[in-house]
Amino acid sequence: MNMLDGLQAMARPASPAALAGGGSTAATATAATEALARRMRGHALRMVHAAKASHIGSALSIVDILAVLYGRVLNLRPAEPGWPGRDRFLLSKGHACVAVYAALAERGFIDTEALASYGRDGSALMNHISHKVPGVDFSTGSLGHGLPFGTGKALAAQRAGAPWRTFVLLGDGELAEGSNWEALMFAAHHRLDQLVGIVDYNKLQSLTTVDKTLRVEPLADKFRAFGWAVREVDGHDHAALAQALGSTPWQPGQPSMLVCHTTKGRGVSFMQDSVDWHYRSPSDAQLAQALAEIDGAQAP
Ligand SMILES: Cc1ncc(C[n+]2csc(CCOP(=O)(O)OP(=O)(O)O)c2C)c(N)n1
Ligand SMILES: [Mg+2]
Repeated sequence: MNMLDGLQAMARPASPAALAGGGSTAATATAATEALARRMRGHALRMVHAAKASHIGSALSIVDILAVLYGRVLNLRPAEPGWPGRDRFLLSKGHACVAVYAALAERGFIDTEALASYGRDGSALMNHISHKVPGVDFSTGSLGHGLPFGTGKALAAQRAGAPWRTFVLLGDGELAEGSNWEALMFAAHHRLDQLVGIVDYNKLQSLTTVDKTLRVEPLADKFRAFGWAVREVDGHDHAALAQALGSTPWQPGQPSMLVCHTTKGRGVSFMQDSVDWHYRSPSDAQLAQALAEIDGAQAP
């Protein structure tokens, strides 16, 4: 079976306004993206469990950022994934792809049932993010490529006089890749203010802390010194994320960098802030407990 055909054929459109509960009030919109994030956490856990795959901690770290982006911020047409006017979203830490696949299913780019094919032979839903999936612009997995590619996209938009924005989500450990720092210089030099970088600053990488591996602090100051406008938020605070991501550029003529303080494994007590869940896959019992914790969070 051609899994890509299956994904596209069953796509169901959903608008950001619908996902944000009509956007009648800021509180309603925040509650809607928080509910979206809970559904995405459930999808991500089930995908990783079924595929016996890694990186659930990395995915749970970015779910809230993605829920706000896909639920409220990105200008997209799910029924027309290649629409030229779309905002571009690039997941540079491609190992966390289940979180994006979950967002794409919730937005109607792919069918929710297709998520069960994640990681299987022949599936477009590969273990690192793949542009064969409708709604994905760039395949990554080898760290350090998203920001250079996104910088080129933003330059293309600027030269075309087009309004679409490019958002690139980076890992903090990923910042050890020198290609990022070349791209940071290039973007500031060319005044690419339609480019938005987002750092998933969970302080952990595969096997230990970022601090012990290659220190990035003082991170915000580094980005400022490279010519970017910089803000810092709690990367699990939907209202703060929506305010920051929905108001770029913060400084005309400067690219924007949002440093999101996050917790790897966020939402599941025994996965939070632990390197164990970079590579481990949950057992049946662990999946059940994780899903119960997420469902429990839905109670008022
Ligand atoms: C160029 C490159 N080197 C090494 C790896 C192996 N690798 C995969 S995930 C990861 C950790 C990345 O850390 P971070 O960016 O903080 O992501 P997080 O673990 O927090 O999701 C590493 C080193 C890779 N994918 N690409
Ligand atoms: Mg990290």
